[in-house]
Amino acid sequence: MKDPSSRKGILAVLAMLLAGALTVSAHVGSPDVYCEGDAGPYHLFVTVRIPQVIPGIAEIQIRSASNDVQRIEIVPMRLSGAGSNLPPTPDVAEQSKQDPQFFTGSLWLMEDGALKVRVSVDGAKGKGELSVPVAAFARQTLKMDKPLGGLLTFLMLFLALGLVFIAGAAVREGNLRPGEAPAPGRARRARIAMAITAVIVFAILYLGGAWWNSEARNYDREVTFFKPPAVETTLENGNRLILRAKGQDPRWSRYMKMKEVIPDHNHLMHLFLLRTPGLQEMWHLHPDRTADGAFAEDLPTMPAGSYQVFADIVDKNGFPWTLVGTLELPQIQGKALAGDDSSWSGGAVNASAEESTVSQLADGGRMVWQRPSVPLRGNTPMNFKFNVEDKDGRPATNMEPYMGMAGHAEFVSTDLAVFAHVHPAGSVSMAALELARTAQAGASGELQVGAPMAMPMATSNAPLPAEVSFPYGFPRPGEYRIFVQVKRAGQVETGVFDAHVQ
Ligand SMILES: [Cu+2]
Repeated sequence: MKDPSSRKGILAVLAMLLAGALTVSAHVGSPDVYCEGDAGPYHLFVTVRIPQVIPGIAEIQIRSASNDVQRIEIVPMRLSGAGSNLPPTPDVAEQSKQDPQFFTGSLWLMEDGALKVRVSVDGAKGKGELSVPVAAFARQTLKMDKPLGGLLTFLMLFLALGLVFIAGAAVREGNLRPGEAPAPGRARRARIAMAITAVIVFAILYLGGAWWNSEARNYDREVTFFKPPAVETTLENGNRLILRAKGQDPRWSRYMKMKEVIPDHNHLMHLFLLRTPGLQEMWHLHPDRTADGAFAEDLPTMPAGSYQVFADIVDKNGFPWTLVGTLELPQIQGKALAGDDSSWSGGAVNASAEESTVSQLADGGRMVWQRPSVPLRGNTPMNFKFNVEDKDGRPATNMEPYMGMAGHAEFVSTDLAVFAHVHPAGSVSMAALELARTAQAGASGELQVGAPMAMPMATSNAPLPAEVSFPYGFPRPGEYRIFVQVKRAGQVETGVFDAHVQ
């Protein structure tokens, strides 16, 4: 995978080399992948930093919970379908000298779409494997530095003119003896040769430019294709909300068939309605698919106002999409919340809430964030740990799985440019994790295959621990609100925390 042999690859490498400072464009969701899970007997925390451009280099960081890991190999593959069982030669992740439980590596991601990074571990307890789903997509076209562009233009002209003069000199003086003067006829032939060479050089430059521009246009379309699709909403019969997805690129709607959307933790769509501004109310609903490729939800009772819409779906290849839109609602008289639907209402975001660590729960209990004592930083992998207490301050004893998991967390930046729906297994979609796991189980023969943490555990009757944790990292500095949802005694409880990230 280290050989960027495709033209696109070379272009991308050039674009990267030529780029100045990398800037992250505003983006809904956060592209980097945080995943916690078991590779056989080894518990790992894996971070995959997605490159700005595809093909591009993803940076992989792996922390092992135990100190018995000797070697880790990493390789990118397609998440499902052809290629998901035919890995290229893996790379060996480098073990840190100071911190032997920490491994790093770089991988070329050659294509966009639903990929996975297969992590193969070897150590004192034998072998193990973990597949981390990765949604790879290009986020921008990197611009060339002005001074560098000037230098390259100068060099190009120098080479082009040089070629013309070399052709002339070769015809005029190529087979003269030292000291001999060229005949007048030769000078004329030399000028003809220079004219022909100039035409050829110009044609090469022109065709090269056309090729470059067409590659750049295709690339721009890829960037647009992967931008968050818009959600168009209409309200029918007072409280029936119809949602339709519209891609930023016309090809998106041809690619994305709503009838092929796959369920992600029990639902085809997870719809979040956030009251704006202030994020002082939140609904987490699960619309049904309609026959004509839309989604519909009978809204519960909701106050009139402006809402931000984030709607998570997963396509047939395991690629997660977040539809984004805004919504103006009149006062809604609706049904009561039922099933997995939940809501929260409370205070507006308090940007100065540096110490937002305790959230009162609706049932009288509270949720406590084991917030690190150091300031929160963007782009830093963290484990967000929350304790659930009953109304007497003791650890909650009646925790249940909510949609198959110990908890669900939504990280939203107050400018609404970041939205991530995270689980105890990380920022990957559970549907993608399931696809990665089945492909892995089919491929790995006698290897010890570990199920990623927090796969559906609804079958177990034992109460869950009173602590939930989420591996994640804020993608950039800013103000964030974190919604943490757990289930106690049949009731969904939502803890809310504000975070200032530096
Ligand atoms: Cu969830």
